[in-house]
Amino acid sequence: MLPRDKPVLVTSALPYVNGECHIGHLRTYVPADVYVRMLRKMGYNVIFISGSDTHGTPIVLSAESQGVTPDVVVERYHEHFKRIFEALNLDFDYYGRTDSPANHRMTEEIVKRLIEGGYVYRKNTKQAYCETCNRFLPDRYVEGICPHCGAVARGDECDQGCGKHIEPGEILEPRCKICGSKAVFREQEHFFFRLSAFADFLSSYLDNLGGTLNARNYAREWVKRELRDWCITRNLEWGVKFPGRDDLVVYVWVDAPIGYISFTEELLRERGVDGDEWARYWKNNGATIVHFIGTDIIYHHCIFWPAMLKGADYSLPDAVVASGMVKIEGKTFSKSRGIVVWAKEFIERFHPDTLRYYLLTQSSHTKELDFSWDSFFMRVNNELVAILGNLIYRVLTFTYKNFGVVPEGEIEEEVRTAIETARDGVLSAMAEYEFKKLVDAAMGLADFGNSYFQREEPWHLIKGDENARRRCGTILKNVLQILKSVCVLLEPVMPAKMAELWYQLGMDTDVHDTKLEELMKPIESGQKLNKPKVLFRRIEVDKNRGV
Ligand code: B3M
Ligand code: ZN
Repeated sequence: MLPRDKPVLVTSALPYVNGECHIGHLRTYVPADVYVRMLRKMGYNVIFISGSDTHGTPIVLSAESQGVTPDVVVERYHEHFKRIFEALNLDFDYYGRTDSPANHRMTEEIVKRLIEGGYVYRKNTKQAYCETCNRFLPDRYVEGICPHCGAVARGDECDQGCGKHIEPGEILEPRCKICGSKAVFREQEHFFFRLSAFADFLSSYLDNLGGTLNARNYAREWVKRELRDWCITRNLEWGVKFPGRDDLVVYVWVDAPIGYISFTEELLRERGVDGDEWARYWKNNGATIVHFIGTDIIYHHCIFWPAMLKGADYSLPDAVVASGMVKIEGKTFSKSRGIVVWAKEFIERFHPDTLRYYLLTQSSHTKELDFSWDSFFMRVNNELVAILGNLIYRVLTFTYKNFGVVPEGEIEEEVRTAIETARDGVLSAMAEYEFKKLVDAAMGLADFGNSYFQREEPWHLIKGDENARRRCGTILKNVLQILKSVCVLLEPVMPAKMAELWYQLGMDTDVHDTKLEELMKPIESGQKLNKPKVLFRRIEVDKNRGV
C-alpha cells in the first residue's frame, strides 16, 4: 500500500476537448475517482486532479473543420466535460485546462531547465509538407502508413495498429489530411529532447514503478529496444511557444502532462495555501504521485514524462495505472465510424451510478472492456436490483414497518467476520488496482446479508412471543449493520445512490466523509429510520434494447 506519511496526488489523463465525452474516457476516470474516494476512507490525505488538454492538432483540426478558432472549440467542450464529470460525481479537487497562464509559465520553466541541462538540441529534420495547401503538416494533419506495423496511422501515433508513437518524418506514404493530396518531406529546423540519454535511468526507474503491470511491461520493452531522441516542437500557432521562437510551439505531449503540475499549483493557490506549496508535491518526493491513464498513452507517461521530470529535476510518478481499451458490442471503438457510446446520452437515460457500477464490474481494470447493452441491462437487473436493491428494500421496509427505528441487539460474530472479510477484500483490491474485485468484495457482503436475512426468517419471529420478537430485533440490527457497511464500502462506487441509502438508514453524518473505521461501529439502536424508497429499478430490456 502507499506510504502513510505523505499526501497522495492522483491524476487522471487529460481529455482532448475536441469532441464529446464517451465511455472510453469514463473507463479511466471512474476507477480513478473510486480509488481516490477509497483512499480518503482509508485515512489518506489526497488531492485529485485532472483537466482539459486544449492544445495540439486534435483541437486545431477540429476547429478548422468547423470554421472557428481553437479557443471556441476548447471553450465549448471544456464546459461539456465539466458538466458530464459533475453529473457522474467525479470528484476532482481541481479540473484545469492546459491553456491557462500557469501552465504556459510552468511549461516554459521546465523547457528552459531542459535546455540549460543540455537535454535539448536543434537539428534539421524532414517534415511532412503539403504543396497544395502550402503548409507543414504536423501530427494529425498527416495520415499514412505506420513504419512499425504497416497499419494506417496518424502522423504522431499508430492509433489503429500497434499503438506506437511516430516521430515527424517517419510516417510512410504521407497524405495531407485537409486536401488529401500526397505530401512531400521538406527540411526544417526543430528542437529535440535527448531521450536517448535517459535509457539507464528509465530502465531502473521502471523496475521500481508501481501501478499496473501492463504499463510497466510495455514501457520496459521500449527502453530495452531503442530510445530515439524526441522532436518537441511543431509548426503551429496554437500552443505554448517554444522559448525564444515565435514560429514554433512545443509538442502537445510536452505541455499536457505539465498540466498535472500547474493544476496542483492552481488548486493550492485557489485554496489560499502559500505560493510554493505545490513544490511539496512535485519536488523532493514530498508526495506519492499516481497517474490513471488509458493503455494507449503508456509510452507518454512511462517514458517521455519521467525523462522530462528527471531532466528538469522534479519528482517522479510513483505509480502508473493503465486501464484497458473499450470495445462496443465486440467492435473496435471508433468515433469516426460511429462505434461509440456517448456519456451524455447514456446518463440522460440511466442513472449515472449504474454506469459507474457497470464500467467497474464489466472487466478487470487492465483488460479490454467490451460494452454491450445486454451486459449493462444484466448487471443492473441481476446485480443492482436483484442482489443489492432487493436486500436494501426488504430489510428497510420490514424494519420500518415493525420497529421504525434501529432495534436493540448485539452484532454477531458471524456478521463481524463477514464485514471484515469484505473490508479486507476491498483493501487488497486497492493494493492491486483491481476495481472489479473491490466491487465484488462489497457485493459479496450484500450476498451474505441476503442469505442471513433469509435464513433467520425474521418475518416468523415478529409474530412470536417476546423472546422471538427480541431475537427478530437482533437479526434486523445485524442486517442493518450489514447495510451500513455495504453503504460505506460502495460509496466510492455509487456515491449518489449510497448517499440515499445512508439517509434511509437514518444516519445524520455525510457518507462521503465516512472512514473505514465506521464499518465496525455498531449502528445505533433507537436511531430513527427514514421512509424506505426503491433505490434501483429494473430496466425493461425489450423496450431499451437496440437504442
Ligand atoms: N490528451 C488524451 C489521449 O491521448 C491526451 C492525454 C493527455 S494526459 C497528459 O488520449
Ligand atoms: Zn503501427
